[in-house]
Amino acid sequence: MSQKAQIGVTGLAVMGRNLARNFARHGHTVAVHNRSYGRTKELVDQFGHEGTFIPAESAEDFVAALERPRRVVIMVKAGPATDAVIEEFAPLLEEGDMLIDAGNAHYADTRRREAALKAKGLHFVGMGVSGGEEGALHGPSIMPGGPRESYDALGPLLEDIAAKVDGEPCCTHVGPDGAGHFVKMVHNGIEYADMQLIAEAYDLLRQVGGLSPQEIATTFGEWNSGRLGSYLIEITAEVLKQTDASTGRPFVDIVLDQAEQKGTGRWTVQAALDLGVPVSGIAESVFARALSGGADVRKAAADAGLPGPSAGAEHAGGDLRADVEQALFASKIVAYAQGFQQIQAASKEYGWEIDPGAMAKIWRAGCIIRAKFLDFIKQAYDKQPSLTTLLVDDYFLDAVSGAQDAWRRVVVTAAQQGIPAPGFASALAYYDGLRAKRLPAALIQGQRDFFGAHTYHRVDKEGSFHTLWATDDRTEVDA
Ligand code: NBP
Repeated sequence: MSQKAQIGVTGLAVMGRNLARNFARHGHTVAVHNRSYGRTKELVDQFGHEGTFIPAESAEDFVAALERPRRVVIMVKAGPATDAVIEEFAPLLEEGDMLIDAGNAHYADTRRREAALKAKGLHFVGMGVSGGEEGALHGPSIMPGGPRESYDALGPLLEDIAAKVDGEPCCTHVGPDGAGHFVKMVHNGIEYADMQLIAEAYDLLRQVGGLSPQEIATTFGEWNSGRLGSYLIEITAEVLKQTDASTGRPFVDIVLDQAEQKGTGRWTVQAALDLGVPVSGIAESVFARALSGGADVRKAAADAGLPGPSAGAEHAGGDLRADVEQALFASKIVAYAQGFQQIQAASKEYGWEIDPGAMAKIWRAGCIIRAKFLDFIKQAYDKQPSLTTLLVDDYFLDAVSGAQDAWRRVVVTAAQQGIPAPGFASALAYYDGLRAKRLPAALIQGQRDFFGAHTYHRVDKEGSFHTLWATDDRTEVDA
């Protein structure tokens, strides 16, 4: 074969096909392959005019079509399919070639696969890709992990097809082995939190403020030109504007109120539990979806008539719309602060040396959580790369200080009127937890020492102590 491809894509369902087209549209020759040849043929038949594709029916032909070091992007259903594809291709590759898993893999699988392929002299790149099918075609946010040296050969192609902000690509080397997929996972976790908070804002404006979906759409449209400006706020306005063609009712009223999930939010929370990082905003959003989907429990509660508040109080203190905007912004800051803290904790745990500011930078376009707000996060880490929490950066500190009275009023109103706002309330509790000079954790330590002799530290001297609770005089001893 005379012409060689700079990159190959195997797995040509919606994501792989669009990623391959994106490479081709940028002038790269792309080898394309799929388990069943039909998809490969369809891609070339429909979009062959967009660039140079080399269709391959067999794995051998596909590999032979690639220039060295070979760059093989795998875009198949995450899980066993990815292992099957690796098993098929790894024996055909040579030292220094790259297998790039662009699916939504769990970072622990990526670590395992990277270690196994490294032993064979192959580079394995776990690569987070965000932006859905449109992003894959027009410019996603790309989060590649894996060996640094593989980025030297791969990065320029990825940066070519990534989304751009002021000419800067939304793609950077995240860190070794599972770092890219970890960051993509947390991105999705933050996305869950963002969506939950927006949903709570809508619910309060509708139930407390009495606004119609159209009026709330207008409010979100206005917020989109302010500090909350983001893709998710923009599409929220669009969804709320939509009228159902068959009934004439607001679209939002004809959709079953049971949110689904594919699992990356849950993974984020599981990983956070293992790392001991309180990502309460993300956890509440995952649990809120689970609660919404618990049809049996909700029906049992409805049948039993679980009572709500006896009288709905007015929203105290002013303009509900302005207050909800403040609560939404402050809670969003908390959710992002928690997500970034989780990335930093994992980076420390696994020795990834992830630059959090660079993550904010590559999330500014192409991905689902793209927002103006990410510029401020990037600036915060530029100013202070070792920032412990975003909440202490000047910009965010000012924003939360300015928002907190309104934020508290909104949480009070939600509680008084019996409207669930777990995202707003838990974000506020987290904020107050961080601020507290003394936490009741001291009492918990006392309880632990009482029933389990788990010992405690004192505020006034070094060492571990245990109180002999069962004795009459309850003497304290060194532990
Ligand atoms: P799917 O997740 O629906 O996977 C379909 C592809 O996997 C087809 O090419 C299929 O081949 C291939 N495949 C399967 Br299934 N089992 C295989 C096996 N044992 N060996 C080889 N190939 C196999 O495709 P998608 O929606 O394009 O998503 C691809 C990846 O991108 C996933 O990991 C997904 O989580 C991730 N992702 C998706 C989005 C999104 O918005 N959809 C966004 C970001 C990331 P076949 O044609 O022969 O059946």
